[in-house]
Amino acid sequence: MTDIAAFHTLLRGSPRILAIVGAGLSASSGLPTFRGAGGLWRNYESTSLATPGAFARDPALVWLFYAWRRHMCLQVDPNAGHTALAALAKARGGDFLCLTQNVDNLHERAGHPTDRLRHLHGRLFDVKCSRCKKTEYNTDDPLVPALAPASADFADGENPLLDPSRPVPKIATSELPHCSACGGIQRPGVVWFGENLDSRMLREVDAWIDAKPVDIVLVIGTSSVVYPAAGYADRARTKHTKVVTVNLDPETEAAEPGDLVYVGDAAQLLPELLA
Ligand code: BJW
Ligand code: ZN
Repeated sequence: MTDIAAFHTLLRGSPRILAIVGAGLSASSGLPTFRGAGGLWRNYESTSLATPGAFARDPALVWLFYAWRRHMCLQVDPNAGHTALAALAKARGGDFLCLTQNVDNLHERAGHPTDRLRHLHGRLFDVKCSRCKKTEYNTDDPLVPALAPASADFADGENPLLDPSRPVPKIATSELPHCSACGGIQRPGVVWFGENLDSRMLREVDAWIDAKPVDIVLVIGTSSVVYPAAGYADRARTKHTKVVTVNLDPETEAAEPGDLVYVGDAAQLLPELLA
């Protein structure tokens, strides 16, 4: 692992910084990651539920998964890593941009200026009509009465919804959230596999990257296997940009030879690195 002083030297001489953030940053706050040990919900791989096909087949199951994640998100707090990034964003202003793959709202709740933040994969509390695309921000918990099983708190943490040996609560499609404008079924306002990211957002990000040289790309708590998010570090390595990875896993595929690599909990390392 590179020593922290090396990063402080780099940081002092680096005006423009791009951060790419993944689920590992919110892991210390108590939110699960997608891959590895934390990536199972009941006996489903989280990534298998994050698809348009899963929603088409079983919207109630997918809604219960997202309702549980909304509830979890509302129970936890941003950690010192979110706060350190928010402070960097305030200090650097227009010379800093954070691209988060996380759909939680922990960056914002840590005070991250929203104009220095892009949610590449959407937002957990956006609820979008599948038919007319009308999107509303809604933090109701439960979102509709039928999703209450995902919002129940149990003293011992043993929510039966999370026990794969128990049946999934039966919910009729008519009881799921529906659009107030057109009556279509609503879905979480997130980006699933095979779906396009917001093209205007991607153009704005490219314009920011192309406007002036980026000195550092910080790759924080992500496995870097999902594109186009993973491509930003790939592109940076072809230029004179230093790529710095912060990851709990010493063998992470996110790091490449030549990167500065910091191994550990992002919630602990970021405050030290960005001090
Ligand atoms: C810690 C830690 C601690 C743990 N501290 N670290 C080019 C090549 C190949 C394929 C493609 C390509 N371009 C597009 C594709 C297809 C696809 C893709 O990338 N597939 C790959 C998997 C192969 N991409 C898409 O479909 C995207 N759409 C698109 O590109 O449209 C155009 C197109 C379509 C089809 C073909 C070609 C072009 C959309 C991607 C949407 C991803 N959606 C999800 C769900 C979002 C909603 C939700 O949250 O439910 O996004 S999937 C999931 O993965 C989620 C995450 O944001 C994303 C990334 O995961 P992340 O954050 O990296 O989490 P983990 O769990 O993987 O890693 C956690 C890391 O943290 C680990 O490294 C730990 O070690 C570390 N860690 N604790 C520090 N305390
Ligand atoms: Zn609608």
